Amino acid sequence: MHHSFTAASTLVVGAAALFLTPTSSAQTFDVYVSLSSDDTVAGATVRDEDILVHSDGEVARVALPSEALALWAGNAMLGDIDAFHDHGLAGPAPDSFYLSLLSNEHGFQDGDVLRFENGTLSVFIPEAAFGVVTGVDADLDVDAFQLDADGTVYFSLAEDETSTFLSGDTAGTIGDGDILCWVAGANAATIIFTESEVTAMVNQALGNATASGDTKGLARDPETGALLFCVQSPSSDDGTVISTANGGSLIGAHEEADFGFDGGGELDALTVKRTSYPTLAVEVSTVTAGDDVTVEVTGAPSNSAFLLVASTALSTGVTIPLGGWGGLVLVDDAVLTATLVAAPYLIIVTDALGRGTLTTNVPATLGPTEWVLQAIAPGPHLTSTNPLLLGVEQ
Ligand SMILES: [Ca+2]
Ligand SMILES: [Ca+2]
Ligand SMILES: [Ca+2]
Repeated sequence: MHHSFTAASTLVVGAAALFLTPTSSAQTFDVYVSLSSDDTVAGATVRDEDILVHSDGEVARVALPSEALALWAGNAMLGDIDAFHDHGLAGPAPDSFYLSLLSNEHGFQDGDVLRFENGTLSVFIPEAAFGVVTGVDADLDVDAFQLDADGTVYFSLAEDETSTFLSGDTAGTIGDGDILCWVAGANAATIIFTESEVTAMVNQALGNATASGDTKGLARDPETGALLFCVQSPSSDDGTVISTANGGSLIGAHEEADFGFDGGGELDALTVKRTSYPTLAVEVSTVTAGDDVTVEVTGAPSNSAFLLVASTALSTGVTIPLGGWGGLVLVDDAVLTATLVAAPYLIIVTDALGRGTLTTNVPATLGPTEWVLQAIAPGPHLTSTNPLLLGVEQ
């Protein structure tokens, strides 16, 4: 919305601005996304295996680093995440998260939808089940996933696949840009938008005439109820969140330029953020004993103090209930005791933007081993970050 004022009206602009409603349909919800290639934001690396968060008016930042995801994969770093879903359940944060992988790895298929359950990654919907409801008698890769509260699944495939009973734009073929719907308990999925219909929505939203190609992310707008999606093309907008509302529209937030990616910034996973917690990230996955390591807290209350703690493993449940991630989730062992004793040296203080860092030395006598780190704010904020895995080598 653009307002033009005559010279005579300029004196009242300031007062009028107080009563302006937000422009167009500006949305206030945040999104979690993942990238299809590594990139940087303001010089900071963001990897295609990380989950990022984006808030309107800010640049993207890492929300769930790969070192955290590794904890649920047997202390193994996962590759590229190509679908992510936040189901917004009560309880510890990871219970709400679902994901799919770009490649077959760690015993999982790229067509599986996985979830965090009982301290591990487990298969929520296997690739084979997607094969049954799509009539695809071959490997398939799910690359977009939205789970509604009633159990209905919306999804897209990463490649064009031949189907025995579904047809997108081409008879007998499901296109990688098609959006499918699988009603809970149904024997078959349906194509609700073919790739050409997705292209038409993108063309209307962006005012272009480009074929949108692969549909790479799906989510549900919590305010309008419309499906949200992101697509492969054009490159200038493959980081833009588009709504199916009104035959294809922008939502007034989460457009490619808003994310602040220095490179291409193509999104390959999308969900609306329903679960909030401060993030703990580490500058390197593995540190040499005797060297310094820097950890960073972001998305935290401003001017707050976090205690960095370490242990050798995740606990089976929440040791001390707190907000954010859900509480302290480290095994109570000698390492945890040692870091608690060293507490005066392991404090992370956040700034006005809720960001803080701590550089600390890893004892030369330590390792090789693996630590699980977490930051907790036991003071008035009573919150906790995600845990993460840090390898120590000699
Ligand atoms: Ca990714
Ligand atoms: Ca996948
Ligand atoms: Ca797709």
